[in-house]
Amino acid sequence: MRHINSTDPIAALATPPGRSGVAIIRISGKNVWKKLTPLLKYPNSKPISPTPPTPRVLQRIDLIDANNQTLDQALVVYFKGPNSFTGEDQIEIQGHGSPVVIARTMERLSQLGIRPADPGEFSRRAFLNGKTDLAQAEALMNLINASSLRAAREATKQMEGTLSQRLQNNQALLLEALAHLEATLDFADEDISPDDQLAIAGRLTKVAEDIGQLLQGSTLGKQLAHGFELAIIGRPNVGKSTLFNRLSGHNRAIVTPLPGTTRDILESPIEIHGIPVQLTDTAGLRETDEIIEEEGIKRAKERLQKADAVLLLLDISKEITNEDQEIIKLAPLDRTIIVWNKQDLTESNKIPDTNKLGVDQAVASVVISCKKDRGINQLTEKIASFFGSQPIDGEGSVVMVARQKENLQKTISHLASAEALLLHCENEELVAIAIREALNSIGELIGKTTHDDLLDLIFSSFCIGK
Ligand SMILES: Nc1nc2c(ncn2[C@@H]2O[C@H](COP(=O)(O)OP(=O)(O)O)[C@@H](O)[C@H]2O)c(=O)[nH]1
Ligand SMILES: [Mg+2]
Repeated sequence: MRHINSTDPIAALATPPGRSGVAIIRISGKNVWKKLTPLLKYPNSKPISPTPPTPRVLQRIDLIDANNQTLDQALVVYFKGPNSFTGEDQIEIQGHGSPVVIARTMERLSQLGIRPADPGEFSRRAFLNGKTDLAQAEALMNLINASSLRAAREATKQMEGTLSQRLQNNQALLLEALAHLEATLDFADEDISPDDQLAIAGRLTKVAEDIGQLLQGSTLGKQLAHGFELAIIGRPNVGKSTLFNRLSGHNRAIVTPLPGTTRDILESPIEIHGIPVQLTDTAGLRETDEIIEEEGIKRAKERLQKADAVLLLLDISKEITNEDQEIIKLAPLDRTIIVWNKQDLTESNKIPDTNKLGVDQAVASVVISCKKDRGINQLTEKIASFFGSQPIDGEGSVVMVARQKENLQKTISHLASAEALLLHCENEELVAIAIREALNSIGELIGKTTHDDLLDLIFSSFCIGK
């Protein structure tokens, strides 16, 4: 960031660069309307007043260059701070998406003292002006980057402040604990009473539990942000690559009747019923002396272990082979769907008895034919319900950003030291320091300091003479 906490007027193209029907240029800064007026002209030549127009009303205005030549016909809207995204006066110009005109307009804005914004500078201003907290700002980034409906929904909830609220509740509990402690510190010669100790420890535990839950949910957050890993495994030639191509919607993996065709791991991000999935095709698992295939098989086995779910492919038209049996032994059955492929080669539509495979009946199985495109919907529904039923820790409080996760871990470790110090009746000052550290790391998550809050709470809710 080149311009730290500056408040000078900034402008940026808010729509993607390139040709488009409409392009939006966003401008923010104090009294920015006046600065902008030399760029604007009403179509009927009526002069533009340097006094800002009525906020939130679209006006048909021409954009003109330094020689009074029309650059574009645009719609212009004014937002009066603090009632804007950044909290400053803001203007949006809806012009046409011509890269040449956009470049000229930005150039003209620069001449008028409105510089190009740094990346994220609008959001940063929104945060600094208290329009949004850090968790909400990060949620906005998650929404923009969301690659699936579910990730987008989660991000939208966080923008409404669900996660922030939950963090604030925890902050409040820690402040209460600290207030208790501060009161006992005033009587340094006395030991902390068992009642006080209990009250403080109770609050610390409650916060640690809640933060622990948020931390658990961060696995789901990572999956929402980057996709659930779904690996297709099976012996050679059962149709893994064919299924991979079918589900990813393009012909990426090479399919041949020759066993051992796929060697490398192929990945494709796909969306199944609104859920982001990283689909992987793997080398068929079998004994081989071939060095490249052997490496492929090693990688396939690694993938199998780390995948969030596994599609284990079997050929329904053939007897179960020893290779199939070996793969079943390797598969993580609590997250495996057994997929019987090549149904078109048999008369039957029945799902073979999974008991015969030594597999629990509860393991989901489905019959498909990649060739005839049968059963694919049932399969995607099974995948979606498997991922969809993953525990979700309250919508809107799934931590999706690595920084947030690290912060939660930090908070937990400060809380653990505070609890340990408290229970071993160590110096209360040290307990207070650990609680403050925990408070700070939660504060960093929402981007608020706690110092003033703490003083307020101590003096408002506590009688010092106690
Ligand atoms: N009859 C039939 N053949 C299939 C089906 N799915 C795949 N195949 C064929 O099986 C052979 C092996 O397919 P491939 O996807 O390369 O299998 P992989 O080795 O498991 O990746 C190819 O000849 C495919 O055309 C199916 O549903 N029915
Ligand atoms: Mg293959």
